[in-house]
Amino acid sequence: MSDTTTQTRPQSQTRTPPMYRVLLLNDDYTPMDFVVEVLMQFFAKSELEAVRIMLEVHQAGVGIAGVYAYEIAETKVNQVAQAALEAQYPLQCAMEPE
Ligand code: TYC
Repeated sequence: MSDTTTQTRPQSQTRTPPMYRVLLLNDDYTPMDFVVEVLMQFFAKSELEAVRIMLEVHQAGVGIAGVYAYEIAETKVNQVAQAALEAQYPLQCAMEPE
């Protein structure tokens, strides 16, 4: 039998990946109903939670739709951008490190 060694890594490399906030930005033209639908469809929010987040964005200018690992956050941002483009609304979505 050959000798075996145990590979160790610093804890920072073995724990959860960095997380990213997906943000929705307010604008004056996107209908409230559309934002609620986006939150339900792409962020798996209940209608109640979707309305709460939409109103938060509407009042504060920005709000958190969800927090995800990088590639998932990127996918959500792209899905929102595509839906807004197709519906011809100026809804903006962005991501930032937590
Ligand atoms: N301010 C928009 C309106 O009054 C509603 C809205 C909410 C738009 C959230 C974008 O991310 C948004 N119709």
